[in-house]
Amino acid sequence: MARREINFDGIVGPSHNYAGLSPGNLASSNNAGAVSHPRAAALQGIAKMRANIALGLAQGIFLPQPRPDHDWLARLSTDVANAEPHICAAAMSASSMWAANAATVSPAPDTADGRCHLSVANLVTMPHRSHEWPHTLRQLQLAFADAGSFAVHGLVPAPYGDEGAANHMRLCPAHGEAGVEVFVYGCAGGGFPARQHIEASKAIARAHGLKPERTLFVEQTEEAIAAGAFHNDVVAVANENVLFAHEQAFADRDGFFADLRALMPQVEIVEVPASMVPLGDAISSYLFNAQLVTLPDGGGMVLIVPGECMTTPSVATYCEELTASNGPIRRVIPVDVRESMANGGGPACLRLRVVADPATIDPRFMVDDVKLSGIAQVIEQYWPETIHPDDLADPQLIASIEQARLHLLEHLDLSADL
Ligand code: SUG
Repeated sequence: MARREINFDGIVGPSHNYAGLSPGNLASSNNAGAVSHPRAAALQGIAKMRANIALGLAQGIFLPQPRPDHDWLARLSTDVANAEPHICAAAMSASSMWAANAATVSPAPDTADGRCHLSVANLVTMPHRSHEWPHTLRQLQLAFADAGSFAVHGLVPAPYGDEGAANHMRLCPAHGEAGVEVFVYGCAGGGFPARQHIEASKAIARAHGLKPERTLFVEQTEEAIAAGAFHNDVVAVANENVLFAHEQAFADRDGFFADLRALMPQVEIVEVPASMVPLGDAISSYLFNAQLVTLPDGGGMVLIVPGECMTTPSVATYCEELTASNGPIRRVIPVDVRESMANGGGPACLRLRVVADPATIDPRFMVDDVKLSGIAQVIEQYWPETIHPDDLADPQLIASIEQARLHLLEHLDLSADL
């Protein structure tokens, strides 16, 4: 059984736009009303995946969801032509691109029945994301249909907010070995809502059959939420035995680190002090919304960061020192995902990590370089070049968005299933 980490990236959907729908997510609020570039956005995502494949990493995809979401509008007893602008924008959002919010994943070595467990996230806190889960669940059920290897769970009931893997970290000696799972939850911060509730995290840990003594529930600081860290993955990321986190990420930092060290003595905590990178710079650059990955064949760990890190002086200096030190993170690689970044989604938001044997996954959800070239051609041909949020109800735009998605499904032989 060749288990390895696979990154499933959400392909940026053709309706990608800046409607300012996520209070507490500063990029989303600051860019409200701007013109988006769906084609460029999706191609940036493809380029990131291709670069990761070139590094020797395994890559999967999730497909854009149908937008507008007619079913959701119907449940609100309206339709695109009649919905108020904020409802129309919510029905049109391409937010399912941020696959880190699709589900929480517990790999097989951590669970009671030895299967990899996935729980779809309810995303109830933000209206535009609250209707993602039915289609996400459908894709999870297709991709991970092998019941001997996977268990796919439904959602935790409202009002308990669950935003998936963005608030979940796993520390382990190596991906295929048993780990410690860390669920980070919030209370509130600076008038912004906490999007991950402890009740939801605990329900998922129970559903996945995790060992209570190897599961930690850790509170995020209010100051991080207030400063714009609406998910833990904006201030921390973990990979194998390494935790990379900002000094102000966790409410009881000392207690958490002590618990972690007791459970996993080989853990290496790389903590970034506020004196080197102020919280505001960490959040605007998305330093921690990075993909911390282990290269194959003993290549060590690299940190794949948004290009914005290189233009934020404190962060650029920190990254230089990080790689010059003898620490576990050997290289920092910038990638351009600026269209997603302008809505508060960095490289790590765009992917869901699953540790599994790729042979157990529906091959239509796995990609290589050649397959990504084909997907890029569909995007180049059919994705809109620009969208202004005032035009979201335009019937012609809507027709082109719906057609674009259908072309991609057909290209990937998924039309009959999604
Ligand atoms: O949920 N942005 C997303 C960004 C999600 C980032 N994910 C992680 N950190 N894992 C959100 O806030 C903005 C959409 C808009 O404003 O139109 C948005 O939904």
